[in-house]
Amino acid sequence: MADATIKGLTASTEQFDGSDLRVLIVHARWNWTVIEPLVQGAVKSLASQGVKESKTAIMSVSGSFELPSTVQIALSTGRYDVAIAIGVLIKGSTMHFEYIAEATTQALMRVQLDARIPVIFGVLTCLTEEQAQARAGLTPGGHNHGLDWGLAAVEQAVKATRIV
Ligand code: DLZ
Repeated sequence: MADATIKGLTASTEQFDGSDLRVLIVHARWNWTVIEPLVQGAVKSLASQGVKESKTAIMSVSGSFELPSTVQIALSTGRYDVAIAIGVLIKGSTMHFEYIAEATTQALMRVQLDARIPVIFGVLTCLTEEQAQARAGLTPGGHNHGLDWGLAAVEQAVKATRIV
């Protein structure tokens, strides 16, 4: 069934300057046709806020379950101000979806709290392939959530530098 509306992030009234930020994107390769536009959306959004291509690192992992450990190891190097973890989980006929979604979500939260570095949650947990496509902006009336994740990344990283 088609979604009535796909929500997106309401823009902040404040502009955030990403030109000094070092950004890490870690993405899964499962459901690649949806992952690819989401990563492109995040990169476009970062660039529109001044994040330099030379300061944007992109790493891939096999599936969403691998996102937390890779983000954790990468953040431990001290080379990044913020990370975006991108994955697409689509419900199948077994309990796999529930276990991976729960474990990945909890672990990404723990990684950002332990690292004290923002980790943007770019994991779609969809019941159907069509839901995922709409959230990657691939179908009419859809919206690419990668754009929102790029906005959230710059906002969180800039705010974190103000706090410390
Ligand atoms: C095994 C699996 C399944 C069934 N579905 C997905 C999915 O929809 N999206 C995703 O990102 N990864 C999936 N995986 C792979 C797991 O995330 C993980 O890569 C493997 O279980 C190996 O640890």
